[in-house]
Amino acid sequence: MEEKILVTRSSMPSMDEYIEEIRDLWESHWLTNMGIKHQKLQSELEKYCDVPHAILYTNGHLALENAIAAMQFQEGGEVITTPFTFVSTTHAIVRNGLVPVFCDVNEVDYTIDVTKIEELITDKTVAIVPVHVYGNLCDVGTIQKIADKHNLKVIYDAAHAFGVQYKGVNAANFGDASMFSFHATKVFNTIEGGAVTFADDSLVQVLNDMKNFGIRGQESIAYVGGNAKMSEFQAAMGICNLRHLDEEIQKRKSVAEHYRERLSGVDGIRLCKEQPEVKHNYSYFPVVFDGYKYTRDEIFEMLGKENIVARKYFYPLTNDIECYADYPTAGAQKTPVAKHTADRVLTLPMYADLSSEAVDKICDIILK
Ligand code: T4K
Repeated sequence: MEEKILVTRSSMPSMDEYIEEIRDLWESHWLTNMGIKHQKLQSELEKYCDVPHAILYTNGHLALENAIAAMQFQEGGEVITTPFTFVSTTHAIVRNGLVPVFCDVNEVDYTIDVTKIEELITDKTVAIVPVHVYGNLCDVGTIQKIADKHNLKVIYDAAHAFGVQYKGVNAANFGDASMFSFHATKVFNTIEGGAVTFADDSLVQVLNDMKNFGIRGQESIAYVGGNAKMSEFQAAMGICNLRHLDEEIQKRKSVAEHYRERLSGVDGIRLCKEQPEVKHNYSYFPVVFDGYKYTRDEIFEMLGKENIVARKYFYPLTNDIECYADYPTAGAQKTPVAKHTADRVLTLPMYADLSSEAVDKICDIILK
């Protein structure tokens, strides 16, 4: 049987390169708790993102949960966000005792519809948590203007946007903080991992406290923190992967261009347009089947029969999942563009080493 083509495949350095990077851990026996690999990756990421601070985490979800917690909002505060995302975004808000208020997305890049944010603001609103979904950048300028006008914090879920730039500025620099996921499925991975990036020096202590039990010294526990530290093995993977990141993004770009050549201009097939002045990372390749001769679910099945596993990211919407069913803000009908998109979108296989034959095979099945 032919090998399965999955929606993505983790980027990995050569085994030799990774072994070389972790060799000294066998000498030091220092495996976690902010050792030399952690320190090295942190400073390399700050440099790569050109951002004052990057705090590393063991995964993106806890990074986002802690980034929101670090803002010290009053319990019950309302947070404007979008439902067209991975459940983590909404969970991170709710697990902080805050109330998600779902704003619709726009039809062009599926990020938050900035024309609909202000009508959702009440005297309880404390923050906006927009999502750079698929690595598509939100309208960061308009969001910041709205936030400044209403005195709100902006915490970006930038899980998909590592390496993305807008007008030459790295995505890590927008809003009060941004969270990146370094999960195995991401453009840049540390196996599991994540980071919060920000400029405000006063957040450094609190984010470090939150991820390490609030320990400031052997006899000083100043804060009720948890444990969300990135290990040395994760950091070493990141150090290796960062060396190859630009090349990986370049390869993904070629895959995306090939898909575009084959699928652009077909009636009933909608692709994301390239965003102006954005250097993309090509993290996902979403296709919306809207009035096409086959439905999204039919295409999903047809690909599946040929051993190709595309994914319905992001269906169902997070305002339509069972754990939020009793929530006053639940209900996909309140976000019609997100609902329309979630019902029709399929993310096609996308990774640096996806062969051009595989892309042709996928497109042949879709277009046949
Ligand atoms: N915010 C947003 C917007 C997010 O998308 C995410 C995560 C987060 C926050 C939270 O960040 P993390 O805490 O995860 O750092 C995956 C990922 O687990 C998740 O990280 C990601 N978003 C989400 C969109 O997708 P699944 O359940 O779809 O993954 P899974 O196991 O089905 O894997 C998908 C494909 O990836 C596999 O078919 C093959 C490939 N793969 C997977 C793994 C685990 C590999 O090549 N290597 C691997 O090790 O959730």
